Amino acid sequence: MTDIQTIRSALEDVRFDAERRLGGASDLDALGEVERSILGKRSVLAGLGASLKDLDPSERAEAGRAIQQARQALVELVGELRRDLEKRDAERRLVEERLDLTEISCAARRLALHASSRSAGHLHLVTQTRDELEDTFISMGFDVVEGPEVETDWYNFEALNMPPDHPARGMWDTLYLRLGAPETVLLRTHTSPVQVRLMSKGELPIYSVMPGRCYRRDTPDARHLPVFHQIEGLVVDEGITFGDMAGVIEVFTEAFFGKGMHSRLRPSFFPFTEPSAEFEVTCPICAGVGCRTCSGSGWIELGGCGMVDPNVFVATGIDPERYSGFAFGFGIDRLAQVRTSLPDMRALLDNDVRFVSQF
Ligand code: FA5
Repeated sequence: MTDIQTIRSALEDVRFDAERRLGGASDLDALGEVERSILGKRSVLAGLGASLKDLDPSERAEAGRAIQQARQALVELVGELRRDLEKRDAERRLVEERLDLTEISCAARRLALHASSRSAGHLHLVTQTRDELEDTFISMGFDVVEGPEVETDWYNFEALNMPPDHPARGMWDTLYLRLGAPETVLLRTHTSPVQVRLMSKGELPIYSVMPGRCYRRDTPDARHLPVFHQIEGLVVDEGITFGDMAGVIEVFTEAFFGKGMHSRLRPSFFPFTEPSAEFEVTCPICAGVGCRTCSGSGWIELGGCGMVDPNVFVATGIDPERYSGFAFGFGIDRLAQVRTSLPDMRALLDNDVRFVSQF
């Protein structure tokens, strides 16, 4: 049987030890390692949490609060140190990469230009992420299909169970083109119209992923771009269940993010899937421990999914009595943002070579 005094004194030791070790972390990798050992599942702090059950019930709430406060203080301290290290890193890079062309002679400038023209470029972070996603899904037996970015209302909305004036259309702020009758031709707001095109071909079964660019009338901010990328997945076959969907998402999560990373589903709504869910994956930054990126929850929301609504099968000429299927979709830019702890998504479009060459 332990008591609150023992817990308080253990917390004091934890704080002392953590501050000492955090103070010695000279780069972001070292900081991440110390963070895992002081806040992770096998940390002394986690052990103290587990020992609450041995406490006299009258002391449990107070001890629980003390542990929570100690954890919160450490999370904040780690966040502060991470911000400092990131700032120092950025400042160092700025100095190292500064090239003052006004101070070098023409010949030297020609040489510098020549040298830089020979240095090989590389794919943008978003393209790299898309390629990696495609490779992962191909290794799971999916094929890759693409569709047009300019779509008709029917593919983007109507066939997806959203008739004209359906309120669910409000979920996607749409950019229309001045082609044909008003509001009939648009820039696709998601990759889901490619599902419709694929299903309409009638070549079953389907095990495909559909990556591509999407457009929304969203004001650019730290987590939104008006032009961004999604990847859609679609499976249609006989006897496909919700369990198959959860299994595929789990296998993908481990294959893409690495061993020990998991997925979970939460109920949600999309007009073209029933039932629908949001899927979350273990936060790739803290491996589920809880950090600033995942607001301490250990989980990151990746996208939407669900069983294909029978109305979508009917619209695309597939017999819903014989076939069932699931679909999922998520943002590639958002995924790249989370994986690289990028505070502001707009950096992906800035074309600042100091930023893009980091990846
Ligand atoms: C959809 O677009 C659904 N089509 C996804 C889906 C497919 C659900 C199949 C069910 C079955 P949503 O609007 O939530 O859902 O967008 C999915 C993801 O796209 C978001 O989680 C986010 O990662 C990304 N996204 C959406 N809007 C933007 C934006 N303006 N900038 C960057 N990423 C965005």
